[in-house]
Amino acid sequence: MPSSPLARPSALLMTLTSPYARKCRMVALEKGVDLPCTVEPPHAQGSRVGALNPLVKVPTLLLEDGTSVYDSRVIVEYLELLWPDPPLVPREPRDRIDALRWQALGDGLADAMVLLFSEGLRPAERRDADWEARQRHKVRATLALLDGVARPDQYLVGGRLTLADLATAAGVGYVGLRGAELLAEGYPNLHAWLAWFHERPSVRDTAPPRS
Ligand SMILES: N[C@@H](CCC(=O)N[C@@H](CS)C(=O)NCC(=O)O)C(=O)O
Repeated sequence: MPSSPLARPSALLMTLTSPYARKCRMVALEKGVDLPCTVEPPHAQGSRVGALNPLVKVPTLLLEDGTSVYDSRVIVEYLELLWPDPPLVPREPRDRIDALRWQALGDGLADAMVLLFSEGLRPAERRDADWEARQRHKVRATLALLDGVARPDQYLVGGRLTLADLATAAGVGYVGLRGAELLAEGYPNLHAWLAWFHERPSVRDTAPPRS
């Protein structure tokens, strides 16, 4: 049975600080797609996110047929299928796995930072110092790994822009937003790579506001 065509996106529900949403926005911008984006914090009064995504998370992509797509990794895949050029998820198997692994690392870095930030919002007596230390370790280990490979003027996979670079910029950018003191501990190569990569309009124009 032939598969039906994919519905067009109607809105990317997101927040300006979400690293996962930023990754999707960068992908759309790199593809030259004018993806309508709506700031819709998932727990805000009247937010549609919970009705569209039982995980109540952004980004959630609302489609013109009323259905939705999540999470950010699936949204990236969706955008890639709708607008294959330029390809950001390599098709060559080795590069593809590399790029997807970098995405997992960028997202995982953001996950650890989100958890650390949320824990920091709790009253001091309800915070778990060991658990915070574990999240901090994940952040530091990932930044150290990136510092070992990232070089200015160099893309992470296959000598050209891929999802790997965008996911990395999103994850590290979120550490810069919520855990600037961690990013300031060192990582000179990573800082140089970021400075170079931030020259791209898709990266610069999606930088999270300092709120
Ligand atoms: N794995 C998800 C993570 C999404 C996520 O955690 N989003 C955060 C914002 S940065 C959120 O919506 N949090 C609200 C909640 O967890 O209730 C993705 O890649 O899209």
